[in-house]
Amino acid sequence: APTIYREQYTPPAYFVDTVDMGFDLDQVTTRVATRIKLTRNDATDDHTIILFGDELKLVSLTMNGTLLGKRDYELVDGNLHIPGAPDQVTLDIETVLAPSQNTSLMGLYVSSGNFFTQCEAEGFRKITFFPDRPDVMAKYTVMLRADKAAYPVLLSNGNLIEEGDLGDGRHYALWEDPFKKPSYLFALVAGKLVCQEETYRLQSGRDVQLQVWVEPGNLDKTQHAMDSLKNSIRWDEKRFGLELDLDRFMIVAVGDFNMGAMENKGLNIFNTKFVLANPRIATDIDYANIEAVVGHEYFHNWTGNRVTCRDWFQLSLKEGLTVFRDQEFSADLIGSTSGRAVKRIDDVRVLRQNQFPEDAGPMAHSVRPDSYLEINNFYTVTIYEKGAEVVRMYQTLLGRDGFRKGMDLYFARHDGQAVTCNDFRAAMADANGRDLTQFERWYSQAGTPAVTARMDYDAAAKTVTLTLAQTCAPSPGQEDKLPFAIPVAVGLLDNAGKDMALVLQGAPAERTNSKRSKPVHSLVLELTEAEQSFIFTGVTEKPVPSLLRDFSAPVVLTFDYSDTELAFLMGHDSDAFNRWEAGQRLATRYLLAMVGTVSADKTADQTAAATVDATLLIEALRTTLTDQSLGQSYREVILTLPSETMIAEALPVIAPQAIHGARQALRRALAQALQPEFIAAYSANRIDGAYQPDAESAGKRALKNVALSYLAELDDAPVHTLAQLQYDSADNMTDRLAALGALVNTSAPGRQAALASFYSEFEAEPLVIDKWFTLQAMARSTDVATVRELMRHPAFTLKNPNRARSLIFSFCNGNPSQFHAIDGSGHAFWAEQVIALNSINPQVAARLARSLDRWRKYPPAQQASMQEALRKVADTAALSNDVLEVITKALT
Ligand code: DPP
Ligand code: ZN
Repeated sequence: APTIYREQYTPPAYFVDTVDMGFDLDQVTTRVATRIKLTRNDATDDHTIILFGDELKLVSLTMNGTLLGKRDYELVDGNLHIPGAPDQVTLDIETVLAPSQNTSLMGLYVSSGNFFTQCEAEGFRKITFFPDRPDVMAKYTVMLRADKAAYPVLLSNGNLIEEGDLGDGRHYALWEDPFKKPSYLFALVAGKLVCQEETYRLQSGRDVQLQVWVEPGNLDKTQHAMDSLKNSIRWDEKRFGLELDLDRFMIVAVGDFNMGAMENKGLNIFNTKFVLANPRIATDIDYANIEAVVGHEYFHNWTGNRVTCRDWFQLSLKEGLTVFRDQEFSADLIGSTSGRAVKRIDDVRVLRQNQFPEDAGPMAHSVRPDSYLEINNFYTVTIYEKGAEVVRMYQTLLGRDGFRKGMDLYFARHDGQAVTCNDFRAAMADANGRDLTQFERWYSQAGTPAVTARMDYDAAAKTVTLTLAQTCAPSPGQEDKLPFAIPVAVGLLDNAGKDMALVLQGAPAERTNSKRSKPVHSLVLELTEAEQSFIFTGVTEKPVPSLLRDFSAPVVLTFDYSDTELAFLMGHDSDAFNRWEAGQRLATRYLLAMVGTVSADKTADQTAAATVDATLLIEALRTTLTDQSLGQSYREVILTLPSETMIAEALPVIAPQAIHGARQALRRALAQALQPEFIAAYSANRIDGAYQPDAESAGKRALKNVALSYLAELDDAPVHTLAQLQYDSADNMTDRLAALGALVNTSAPGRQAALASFYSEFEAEPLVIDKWFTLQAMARSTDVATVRELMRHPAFTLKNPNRARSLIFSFCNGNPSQFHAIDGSGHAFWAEQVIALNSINPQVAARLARSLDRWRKYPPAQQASMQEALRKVADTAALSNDVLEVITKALT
């Protein structure tokens, strides 16, 4: 298949007014009859109707009542081209599908005996021939027919118009979606499902019907999703003035799903992982993720569905914006300042851990890519998470009110349309009278900008000069980059650790301190040139700068802090994000030094700790751990060291075993030094009484369990007992899993028994069995041989994406020192699994194929086994476009 280029976009020759579909659902052979009414787009001269198809079997095609034969159309790469068509066309298309054979989980497929669809991005063309592109929006009517006993529930988008029996045990349901939509938002569900249902009153007084559909037996796990949905509806009304436009809103859970969830109009389909929860099976993190994903899909109803994308290069228009919205939603629900900071820190961690490496690797692409071979490969952390940071920067630059004005204008202009990232930027600019021309570079240029800061203090003049310089390394196809427009939020701390009042030379009075207004303690500097200086006046002592507060831009900022200054910021910065950041900087510094000593003499990791004096960090962490004025969840994130991946990214050459050794050594050093404080924190944060998922209770559990995990580094009898006790007595999955993790990563005598009992207790809960596989995949002692053994477990299958991810992905992406074993066995294993998945589910295979993206950063011996593995995949016959694109780019 050919590469698709953004520049080659052309409007469709035909628009679709209405789509009427009839499904005769059957697992072996499903018949689909589709009637499409098209009108020619008279802005073009084109009279060729293009209907996309993907491995489709055409039964018949009729145009304006005349049956078309092979001479009337062309088949080009599986697509139908009908040349010389009139201006008004009615097409009748009949196709047959084999849902039970569909392991790609795109189009119409079967999961646990029920029917589901997934159409984004290009799955609708696996159901019928259609102008399957997001700028073709139409009204849909859908008739579903199926055996009544096997498929008592029949759902599609919009409103249920009619239902009834057909005789011979079959029944039907007729659905109508009142809103125009692109085909990627089409959905149907049929099967044995039950729902939790509630009537909810909107702010306007209108009542809507909310439903969460699950398999029978799971109704005790729907309450949190329902609560999250109601919270989402309320939040979008309040924060953005956006109301639910339907009378009925459905969420359906499915166990086999490629993604997290899908925002089909009125009929959101979710991976069970992001719906099902109760204290017995779900952790605090699961609860938070469910809330975020329910919010995310709900928010798409406006940002994605009402206003959609012109083409898939604009994907971040809806995804970046909607991730930003779900991040703000979660933060607003937490409410407390330190809770908000923890949410921000979590989001930035995801960005740094996953997106920064992507942006520096062979698959680097801009937020609005220029080309792709397979669009499924571009549902990336760059489109989503960096895209969200780009949207956040509008808010940082324009303020919350300015951002809201921009959103209002965006909807006023584009409701019902398929638009571009430029349209969004124009709405933000026009609503605020701002020139955001340069801001477009965030969409067009890939790569993470590097910002270097320098501070000069002039005691005589009482001025601070802050000089900011930016560069951005080349990306594939982009050698030279132009300067970005970077909002850099800054503060200056005096010797007592207090924020100084900021007076910026040359700034308009309202943006800085004047006699009448309140002192300003944080300012957003706008760095637009390669290098720029900002002068603060009236500075009476040499300050310590707090830079890029709240992570005001997705960049890597360096400043030559001394260790003492970092410890000082850890103790005093009023910006909670930067307080955490200072700790991470300090820890990274020690870790990098330790990695150096480990790899130099290749001795046991224990020696690494001895060679680096981490007293400053240890004492700063002691202060944090025991500071009762700080929220528990905030203390937990401060105590968590940068991940092995983060350390790897900070090194010129990645040495996975040395990194692992260094991090473990520092963890042990912390455990030894802070043992009494960890024990105290553990006891102080036990909760009596029933499990509650709220942020404060979750924070207590998080702090208690991070204390347990540090204590487990001591691997002594007392901590074995403590972990075993917590495992045996826990009344919730958060504490259960934390205890099991502590046991499994020590030599505790009960660890095998605990793993076995966990399995038998939760055998009937697939999501918990996923956790069981993940925990083992990521255990320190798990090597390739162990993973192969786990693959032979009867509960393992590559066909279920969650299960494949829980074991294979967790090992390849989450256990770097074992995956990158010196003998190359991990790399050979990876190649086998990518190849196996390629023939089952190309989308999932292509995700796994990304695990060797960074192969060029490893030492020669490891590069060799990685290259060999990559070539082995590349040489595989019948490689999907998905995998082909990833592997080709990795090897280029
Ligand atoms: N799973 C994707 C999302 O909701 C599809 N749009 O972001
Ligand atoms: Zn989304």
